Amino acid sequence: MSFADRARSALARAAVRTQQRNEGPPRTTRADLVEWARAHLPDRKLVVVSNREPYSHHHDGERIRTVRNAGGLTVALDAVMQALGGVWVAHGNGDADRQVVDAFDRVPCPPEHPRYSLRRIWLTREEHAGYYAGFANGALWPLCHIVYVRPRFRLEDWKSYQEVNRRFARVVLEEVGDEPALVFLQDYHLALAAKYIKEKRPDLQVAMFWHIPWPNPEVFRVLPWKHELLEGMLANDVIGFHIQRHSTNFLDSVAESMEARVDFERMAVDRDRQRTWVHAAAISVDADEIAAMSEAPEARRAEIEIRSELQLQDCKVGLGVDRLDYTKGIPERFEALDRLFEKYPEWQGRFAFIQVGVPSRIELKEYRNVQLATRRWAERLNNRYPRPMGPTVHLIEGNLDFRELVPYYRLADLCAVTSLHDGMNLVAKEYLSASPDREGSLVLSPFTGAARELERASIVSPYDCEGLADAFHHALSEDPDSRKERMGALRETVLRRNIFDWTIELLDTIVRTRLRTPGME
Ligand code: GDG
Repeated sequence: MSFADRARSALARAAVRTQQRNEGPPRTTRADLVEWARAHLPDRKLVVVSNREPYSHHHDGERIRTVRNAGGLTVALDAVMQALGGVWVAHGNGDADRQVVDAFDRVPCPPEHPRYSLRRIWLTREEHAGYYAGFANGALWPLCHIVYVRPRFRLEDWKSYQEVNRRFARVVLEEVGDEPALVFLQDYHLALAAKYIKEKRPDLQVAMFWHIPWPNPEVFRVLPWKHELLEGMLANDVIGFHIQRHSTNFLDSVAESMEARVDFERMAVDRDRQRTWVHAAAISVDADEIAAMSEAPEARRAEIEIRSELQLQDCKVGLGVDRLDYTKGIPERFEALDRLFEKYPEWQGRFAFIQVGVPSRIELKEYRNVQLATRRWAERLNNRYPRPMGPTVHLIEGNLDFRELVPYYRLADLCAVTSLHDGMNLVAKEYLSASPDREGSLVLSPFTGAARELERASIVSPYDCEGLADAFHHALSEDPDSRKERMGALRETVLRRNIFDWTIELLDTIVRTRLRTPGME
């Protein structure tokens, strides 16, 4: 893109942002988050810890290319880190990551104007296989998602998970030194880290956010190391979940498995002179930014190009965007599309479906199976319902740049989120943010956290093939005025509670709970 193009597009985006803020009540911005963080977190070193790093480095011919992880959570925490400084501890997995770190495995971030430090942790192939693929994704992921995939509990994976969590904790302690700090751990890869940190520094404030569901105690109790896992988690001062149900499931699991006082009124656990607060806060996306990206001239141009390349003129378009994961209900979605074409043949040749499928965790056989099933379904639907102009199902396997993804959101008349179980699901929120013309329809599984907020979507169980096919048909045939009204309301819901609200809410809860917690004498 030329300089002039870039300047035009930046101006267009700024204008859209201003217009959006002028519509409806003022919304929380990145600047509000930064201001809040400067006012309320200045006296403590901030340490964010996640498996995935905010920036990774990759060989690109002779050069080393920096890739920014564009997920909403990373963007928001990166903004706080840029405002306050501090350290982000993460597993270094870019193929050029080692080349750019200093003697302490640190690299300044963001690379163009450094404000904080990224401290990389290196894992051997065996550690990655045990801690990440084995325990986090082979045991905890299926345990926490109710999708009838049996978790695999292997002692060597558990040992590796403990060891790698210890390593993360050691590195956090090194980075903190003797200073006061607030440590914010992300997700199910790091359930034990708080315990190892607090063993050495009980005075540190440590919190974690669990991004996936927490199952009910009947399910959770099959984990052979359930006490150890809960003990690890209860070393946190605050544990966040997306929705109330996951929070109460967690408290129920503690009540059933541990000697602890569980207070369902306050949403807190007291144990060994330590209190853990449990708090539900639904994560969201940078909705204004996504809306602006979607309105930018290059996204409009890309939409037209995609339509013409895939021969989608005079054709309604459905969209699915997922990691190729068995929790996302992709085969169930395709089965319902099959039923749609069978039951409502008027859509044959007049409706096409684009599936963006990001290969994920392919070291596990369940993931390779989803990938194969997705390919087979696409082929079957294309053979069964040929469209003279182009394929009926267009499968894009690969990780697109987020900017390349936005035009797909823009052009879709329907977005299908059919997860069998999902902590939140950000795709639903991104689709709504990227549909400024309010043309479109969201078909959403009730088993996503997002369905709690987006009740006006077309909510249908992915286990109900007939119901899902009917929902697709109704979404495609809905009267344009009522569709616009519904999309407008859904979109407003996402715009009003964005990723910056979520970040302030969580960090503020962490700060406030310390003020509220009595001494545990
Ligand atoms: C976990 C929880 C929870 C997808 N394809 C591409 C691409 N994506 C991005 C989407 C979206 C993200 O991946 C998927 O987010 P989800 O929320 O749908 O799902 P998980 O990955 O399972 O995330 C989930 C989330 O954590 C946050 O707490 O909502 O429930 O399972 O942002 O845009 N991004 C790019 N190219 C692609 O091809 N750049």
